[in-house]
Amino acid sequence: MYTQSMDVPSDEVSASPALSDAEASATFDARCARGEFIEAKDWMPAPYRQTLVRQISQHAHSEIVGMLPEGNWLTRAPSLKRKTILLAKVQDEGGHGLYLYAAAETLGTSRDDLIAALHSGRAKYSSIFNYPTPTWADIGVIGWLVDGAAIMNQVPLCRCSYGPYARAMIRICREESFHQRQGFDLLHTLMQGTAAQQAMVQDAVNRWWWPVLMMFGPPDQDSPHAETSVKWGIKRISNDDLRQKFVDAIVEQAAVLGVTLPDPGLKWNAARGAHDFSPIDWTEFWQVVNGHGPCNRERLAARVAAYDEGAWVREAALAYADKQAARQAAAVTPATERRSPP
Ligand code: FAQ
Repeated sequence: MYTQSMDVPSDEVSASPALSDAEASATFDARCARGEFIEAKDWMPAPYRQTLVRQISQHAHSEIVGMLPEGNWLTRAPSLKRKTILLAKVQDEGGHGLYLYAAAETLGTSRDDLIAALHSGRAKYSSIFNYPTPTWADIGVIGWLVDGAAIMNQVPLCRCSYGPYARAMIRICREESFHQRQGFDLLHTLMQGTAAQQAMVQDAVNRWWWPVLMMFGPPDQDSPHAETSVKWGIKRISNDDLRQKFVDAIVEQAAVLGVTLPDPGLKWNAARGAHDFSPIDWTEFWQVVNGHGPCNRERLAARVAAYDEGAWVREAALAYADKQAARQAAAVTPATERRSPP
C-alpha cells in the first residue's frame, strides 16, 4: 500500500552478464572506495542492500516512535509559542519518517513489510525513545541532547554511499538543527527561572545523559556491522568516535546553560585532546534494545493502535485513488469505443 517499491528482490538483481559475481563485487567495492554514490537501479551486493534496508527502516521507525515522548506534551506546553514550536517539531519527525521509508522502499521492500516488522517487534528503533517524559524540561533535553546526538550521527550520513539515503539526510539534518536549538533555548529560558525550574532541568539532564550516550550504539569492538558498513561508506565515523565528538561538544554547552553533566569521571584529557568519561552501562542498553526498557511496551502499543485506528484513512485514500484512475481512464478512451453497441 502506498509503496514506492520497485520490486527488485536482491536475488533477481544480477550484475552485468559480462561480469562474474566476484568481479561485480570488486567493481562495487571500488566505486564505494572512490566515494561514488550508489543509486537505486545500480547493481549492489545483497548484503549491502540488506544492511541499508535494516538501517534506513530502523531510522524511519525511530523518527515515528520518536514522535511519542514529545507528543505527550503537545496539550500541556506552557505557552502558545512553545506549543507551536513543539507541534512543528513533532510534525518534522513524522516527515523524516516518511522520507526514510521512501528511501528504504527504493531498495525493493514495501512499506507494509517495514511497518509489519516494527509492529511485530522484529525491527528495532532507537533505544532512546523508550524513556519517559515526566516533566516539561524533558522536552528541552530531548531537543538539546537527543537531537544533538542525532545530528552528530546523521551529518556523516549525508555522505553515505547510497544516494537516496544521503539526499534524505540533507534535509533531515537541517531540520534537526532547528530542533536542537529550540531545545537549548527552552532549557536556557528555564535556567533563568526559579530554583524549582532549574532543579527540573538538572533532574532531566541527569536522567537523559547516559541513555543519550548509548544512542550512538555499542562500543566499536562490539559493533557487528561496523566493518562492512565502513567498507561500503554507509558509516563514515565509528560509534565510539561519534560519541566522543558529542561529549566534547556538549561539555561547553552545558557550562553555558549552567547544568552539571552527571558523571564524576568527566574531565579534559590534554594528552588525548578530548574528554575522558566513565564507563557506560551496556547492560541497560541491551535490556532496552531487547524490549525491556521503561516504555517499550507503551511505545509499540501506541504505534499499533495508531495504525489500526488509521486503517479507514488508508482505505478511503485508496478508494479515492481508484475512482480518480477510473475517471482518467474513461477520459482518455475515445468516445467511439465508449459507445455501447446498437
Ligand atoms: N538503539 O553494529 P551496530 C532521532 C543495534 S533518530 C537500538 O553498531 P549499526 C531523531 C543495531 O541496530 C535516532 N538499537 O549497528 C529524533 C544492531 O542491531 P541489528 C535514530 C541499536 O547499524 C530526535 C546492533 O545494535 N538514528 O533521534 C542502537 O552499524 C528527537 C549492533 O549495533 C538512526 O537510526 C540504538 N541506539 O550502528 C526523533 C541513525 N544502536 O540491526 C524524534 C541511523 C545500535 O543487527 C525526537 N543509524 N543498535 O539487529 C545508524 O547510524 C546506525 O544504525 C547506528 C548503529 C549507529 C544507530
